[in-house]
Amino acid sequence: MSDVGTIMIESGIGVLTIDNPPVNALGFKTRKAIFDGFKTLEADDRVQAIVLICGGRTFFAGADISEFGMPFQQPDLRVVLAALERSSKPLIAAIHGTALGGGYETALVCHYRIAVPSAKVGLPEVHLGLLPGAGGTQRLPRVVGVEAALDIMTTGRPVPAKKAKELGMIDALAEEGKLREDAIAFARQILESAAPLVRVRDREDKIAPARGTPEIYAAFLEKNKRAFRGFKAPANIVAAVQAAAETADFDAGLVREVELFDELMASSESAAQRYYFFAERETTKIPTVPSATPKVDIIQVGVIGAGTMGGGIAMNFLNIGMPVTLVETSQAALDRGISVIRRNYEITAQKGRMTQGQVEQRMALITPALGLEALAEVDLVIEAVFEEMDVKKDVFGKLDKICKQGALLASNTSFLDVDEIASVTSRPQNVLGLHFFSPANVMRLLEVVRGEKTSKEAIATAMALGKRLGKVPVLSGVCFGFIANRIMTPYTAGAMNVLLEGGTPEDVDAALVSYGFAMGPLAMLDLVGLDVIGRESSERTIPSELVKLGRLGQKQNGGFYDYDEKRCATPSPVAAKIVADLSRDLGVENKGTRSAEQIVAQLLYPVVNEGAKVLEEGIALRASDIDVAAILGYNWPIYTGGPMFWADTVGLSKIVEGLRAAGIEPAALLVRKAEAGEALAR
Ligand code: T1G
Repeated sequence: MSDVGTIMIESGIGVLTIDNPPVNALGFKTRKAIFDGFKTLEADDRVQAIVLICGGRTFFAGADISEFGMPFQQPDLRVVLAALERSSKPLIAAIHGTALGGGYETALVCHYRIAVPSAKVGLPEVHLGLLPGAGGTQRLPRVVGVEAALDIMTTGRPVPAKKAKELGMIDALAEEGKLREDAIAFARQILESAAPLVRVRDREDKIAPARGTPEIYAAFLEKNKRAFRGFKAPANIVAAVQAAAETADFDAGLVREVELFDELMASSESAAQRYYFFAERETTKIPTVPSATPKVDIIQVGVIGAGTMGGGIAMNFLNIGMPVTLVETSQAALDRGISVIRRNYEITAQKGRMTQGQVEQRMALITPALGLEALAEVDLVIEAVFEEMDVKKDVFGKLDKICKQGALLASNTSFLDVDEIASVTSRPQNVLGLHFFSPANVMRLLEVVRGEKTSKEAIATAMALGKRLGKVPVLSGVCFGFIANRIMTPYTAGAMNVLLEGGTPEDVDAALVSYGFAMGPLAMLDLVGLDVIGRESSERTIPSELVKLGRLGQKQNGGFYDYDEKRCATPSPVAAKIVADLSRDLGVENKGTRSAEQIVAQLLYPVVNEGAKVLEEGIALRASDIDVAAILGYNWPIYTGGPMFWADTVGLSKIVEGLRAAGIEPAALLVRKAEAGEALAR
């Protein structure tokens, strides 16, 4: 056998074990080991039934995504699965960990599936802009029915084993930690029952009810059109399932699946989403901070400030069972903050996503305190006080005297200079930024801001902690706005320029929504509140002019738009006049209305340019980190890959020309890459 596959025969039960870390991805070596091992056991007369099981952390976690885009070495997955499905002996998939994508499709060609309770199964290809291309769209409806199959494949969410058994995705549950022996015992039961072998492809019971009901597919797409907007894969998944239900010939259904899969594989959306899959996993790989770097043991955390940010930050730690000392300046503020945390958990409990007991467990982890002295023994402090440098420096100066040696001191500042904050302490090596995005207990982006003197240990600790919190930590250097906020500053500025040059809020927002944002920049500003940005600017800007009139957005008197009592937006003559007057006073040339494409270029090319500067200044380690920050921090449409990947799709030369035409100096890195014909992010 190969170095990733071993076979054993135990009283007539052949056991094929595959062990190819880290996740038994179905790359060539794994496929070959399955194919060869199965052929050997099938040909051995001593073997009456076969168990397919994996070593390591999980059953096959899917096709090897790193192989995509290149010709598959034979045997490709479809060849392997066809061989397994022709098995003349009972074939049992023994599942632990996460049997996903091609992994679960492998389980579906087996006659039976047994899993431990902690296992999950699913077909998440939609997250890669793909569909299950090894028979999943044809077999899953035959085990769970069409409706459930559509939901499972278009959401891509993993199904826990217990629920999977209820749905029919697996046939039996093994005892935790006894998968191998229980799978062998299950195989024996199958033999003793002498039950006829039924392949999933031949089962009709679950799919028959959907035959001849073509209307369900259009209805499903209509019901989900907001969620699916801009994505290609969901519609192809639906078409493949429809083929399964309406094409009695299973093999014809497989042919249709391949057609629909190949369409997606060739799409820019899938290329972007496959790129993003690895981009998200790349962020914690820091060349100067190897993963073996010693880390501070974070057992207790202190959070200063129980407001929106502080409360949300605290919840991240409570969610992983870590005690939090929550510090405020007054009992009223403390009580308010704690009650908000409790309310957030109660709402989650009302939705059935946690029990009341869990609510109480988490609340019990909070130690309220009114003075910084309570933080003397914590391992990490995160400060979320007012965004004023003097306030921050005062706090850090005190923390430096109070906190134990070795404790990390982090600021949640969203743009202030972390080096200046560190300068008031005797431990700059232990000072860093931990920039959470609001709502801090929901948003997955965490910018880890590395000060000039921040130690490797502190960085390694922060990156590992970010992952423990379920965040995607992205390392940033010190600059105004770090990565996400900095690169998106020109986005908002561009929107204002389009208005001053004669565009309308509706044009701007419609253009960016058609690009893929869930909401246009101006509607977003009305939602967030214009006083948030209008207050900061001393010069006359559209937001400051609107704020002067008491127009704060949705929450007060409207903003760029007027709103009715249901908060439905309509064009605002008042806002239009404010813009026209300001434009006149500033002497801005009216350029009239522009196409959606022109508006997108005017807003997004400068974002790409800022990203290139962030890269050449060494603020971000790599272009894909910038894409992760934009996608997770600003909901940049994932099927574009993010600003840097998208720039490669558009063509860097076109972007450089567009910037120059707009009177914007392109970053040197952008010009260099464009001239060399090199990519920014690929
Ligand atoms: N291919 C290649 N590498 C993979 C991989 C995969 N499918 N899954 C994980 N890795 C790498 C990952 O890059 C990382 O590498 C390491 O494994 C640990 O991953 C034909 C076409 C399984 C739930 O979409 O969801 O099958 O950074 O950090 O948090 O129809 O990985 O250590 O070098 O994520 O414990 C469908 C994708 C593929 C599953 C584990 N399958 N993987 O999560 O670890 S398409 C998927 C995951 C397909 C068929 C279609 C998660 C995980 P490194 P990790 P984790």
